Amino acid sequence: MASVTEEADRFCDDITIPSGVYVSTDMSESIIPPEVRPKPAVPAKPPHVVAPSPTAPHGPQGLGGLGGGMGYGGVADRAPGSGHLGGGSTLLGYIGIDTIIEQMRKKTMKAGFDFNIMIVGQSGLGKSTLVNTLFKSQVSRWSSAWGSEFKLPKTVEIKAVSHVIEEGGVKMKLTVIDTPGFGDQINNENCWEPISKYINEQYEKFLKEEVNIARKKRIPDTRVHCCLYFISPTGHSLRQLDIEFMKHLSRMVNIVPVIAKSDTMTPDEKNEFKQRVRKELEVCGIEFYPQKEFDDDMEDKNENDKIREAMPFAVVGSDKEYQVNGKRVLGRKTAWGVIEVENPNHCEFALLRDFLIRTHLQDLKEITHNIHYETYRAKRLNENGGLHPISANDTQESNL
Ligand SMILES: Nc1nc2c(ncn2[C@@H]2O[C@H](COP(=O)(O)OP(=O)(O)OP(=O)(O)O)[C@@H](O)[C@H]2O)c(=O)[nH]1
Ligand SMILES: [Mg+2]
Repeated sequence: MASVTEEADRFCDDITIPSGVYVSTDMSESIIPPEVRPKPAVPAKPPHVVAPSPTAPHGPQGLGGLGGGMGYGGVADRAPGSGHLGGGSTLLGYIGIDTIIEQMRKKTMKAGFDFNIMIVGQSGLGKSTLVNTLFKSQVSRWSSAWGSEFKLPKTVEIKAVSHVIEEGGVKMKLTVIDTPGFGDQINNENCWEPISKYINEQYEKFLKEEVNIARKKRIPDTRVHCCLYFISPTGHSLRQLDIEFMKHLSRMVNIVPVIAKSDTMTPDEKNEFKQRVRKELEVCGIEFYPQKEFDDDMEDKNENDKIREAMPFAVVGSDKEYQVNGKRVLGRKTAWGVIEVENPNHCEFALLRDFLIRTHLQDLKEITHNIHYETYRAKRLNENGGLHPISANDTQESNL
């Protein structure tokens, strides 16, 4: 079970995640003084690398140099250029490439992870309830701090709630950004603007840190990695407002559409509605996450195709706990029983949570950084002549 520390002030933010590993292939470096081989964190490869035949075309200046520095009976202790591979020596000794993953894991574990989810949609669709559901579900069951009688007020401003969750020695600062519902005005034109402004402000903050001459070793990441868009469970079709909103936002953030309050639909209605929504999104050219164009390879594509076919996830939210078969579960109590939020037979909340946290968290962050932020950055630097650092007055603060 994950343990949780509220408000992540103590979250380590001064450790850099290595961005890459450089491996030299320069054969002139073949003679390196022998060094103590670090103990591999993963089991060492058995040294049964094929020994070269004495007639092998390459001499010790070739591949043999790779084994030389690693003290595996290699060529380092022989005179350079002798052209002789002594009995029992292996051309390719253990290098230790397989420890890179372990080295990266250690560094990343120390640095911890940030993950920021934003929740948007029309008023009253259960957005704030889902924020609580996420924190109270197995993501971070952080005790029932709120009494079961607590009534969620209408959200009136954009509000970020963070918790540091620690599990198996890995820390994650999960931030959920709750937003006020929209669409209940007479004129809903451009009602996505406060949301897009907030998203851009986070990109701007990151950019400012990046272009600073003395920049931080690890830039705090408040960028929105994923935007859950709540669709009303009408059973009919998307509203014009949903389409407009997603069209605008999908160019700047990873949109994951979800069907809200899915307990109001029968399984057949739910499946039909999901199909219709997918069709409409396709017809309108709205690319939701995981975007087809960013599938890395066939394996990725096959996996993501299955997810795209299951989307939008039909969720139910609740922060109230009930006793079901001797177990405490999060659910909604109805006259005919309890709808269990985390039971995959009742709704797709658990599917959504696993998709966000267990399978696609890193990818969501990478797409945010490499695609959405990059687009913003390029545009911003172009506007700025590409050279001048951005002044502190360039960003207007959100008026929300
Ligand atoms: N049937 C059902 N009701 C829900 C669900 N989730 C939330 N509700 C109820 O819907 C009402 C509104 O929930 P909120 O979470 O405040 O909705 P919101 O989207 O945050 O609303 P705004 O802050 O006004 O935008 C509350 O009475 C919730 O108990 C759900 O999955 N199913
Ligand atoms: Mg709310």
